[in-house]
Amino acid sequence: MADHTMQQAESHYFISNPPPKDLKANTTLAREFIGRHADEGRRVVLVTSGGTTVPLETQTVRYIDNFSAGTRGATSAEYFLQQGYAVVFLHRQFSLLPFSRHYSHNTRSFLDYMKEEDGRVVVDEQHQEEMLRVLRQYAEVKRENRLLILSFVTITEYVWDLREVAQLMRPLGARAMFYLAAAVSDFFVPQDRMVEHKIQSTEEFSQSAVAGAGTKPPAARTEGRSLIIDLEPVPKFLKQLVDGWAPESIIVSFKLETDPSILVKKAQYSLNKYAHHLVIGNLLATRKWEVVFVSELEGEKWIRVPSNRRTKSFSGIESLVGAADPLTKDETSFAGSGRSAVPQGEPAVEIESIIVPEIAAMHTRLIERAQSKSSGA
Ligand code: 9Z3
Repeated sequence: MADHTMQQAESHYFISNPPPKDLKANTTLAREFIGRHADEGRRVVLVTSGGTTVPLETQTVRYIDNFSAGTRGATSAEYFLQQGYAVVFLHRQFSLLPFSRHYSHNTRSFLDYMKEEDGRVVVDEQHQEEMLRVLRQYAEVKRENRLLILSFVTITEYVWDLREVAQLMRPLGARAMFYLAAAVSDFFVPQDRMVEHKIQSTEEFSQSAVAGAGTKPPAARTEGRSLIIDLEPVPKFLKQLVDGWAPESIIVSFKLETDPSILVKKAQYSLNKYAHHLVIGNLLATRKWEVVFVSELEGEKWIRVPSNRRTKSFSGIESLVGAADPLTKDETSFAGSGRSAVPQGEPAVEIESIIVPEIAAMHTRLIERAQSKSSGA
């Protein structure tokens, strides 16, 4: 698509899909937060996290969702904070949050970490050390006011929030980074093709979806006894982000695939198409074990959780670890496990603890490059 067509698609999107109710409140908070950290000379990263929904009705009963729990985003946010960044954490409401993620969405209730002692609630002995570590980090971040938490639910809320925050981050220049880990819907129901009320499953009650001349039928409707959903593509906002909303900032996007044979190609395609800084490719099944960095600066580079620190329990995904990367197939096999075994559960090391410092170092190089450009060196 030519640039002007892309811009038209963008403005059409913002005209026909109105802003969320809390956009103003989010913007006010973000303006104050970003302004303060800009004044203090700090780097600011916008971390997006969790999945966007696609509502089928204006008064939404049904919607399309995706799998993302927000682990990548919430975990990465903690490591960015450790690196000294101020973090705007734009996440799907009720998905994982930095710090509290350690005690939520777990197989166990947070109450299992507690016990009663002399009529008071205390943390169980076996969790003291770990919880103290998390609590100290959390308290420090709060004291320094370095974490702003914003939320979205739908794809449209996400896109409005992203544009708004991006424009606020513009004055930061190369000190601003976008780390786009949210699982963003590619297809949606535009507002002007959305029905107001709950779609009826009983034929007698379903509204006739016959369109007038020249108008499209509702995107989601019943035809006979079937539900028909006819989605439209979401405009590629990454292009607008790179070229228009925050052109000097550093942009890291994620590419998710399930087929190992196309992962690297798709990541390279995305990098070429949008001409931003880094695409991190990951496969659904192995995303906690390995990712591939594709960048103009460094080409293709795999990052893996060190194999000697991988979990000891295996199930069925290991055959996929390394499957997208023919050059290093051998080094990826788990010692003694054979390639048919697969890592299961959680790796002993969070891969984000490797990903984020790498990106912070890359960010330093890009800031230096931007400075030497602007000083004419
Ligand atoms: C990712 O690829 C993330 O790493 C995951 C994280 C969503 C896989 P979890 O939340 O999962 O830890 O369970 N995010 C990007 C997905 C995406 O929608 N990318 C767009 C695309 O592929 C480009 S921005 O087109």
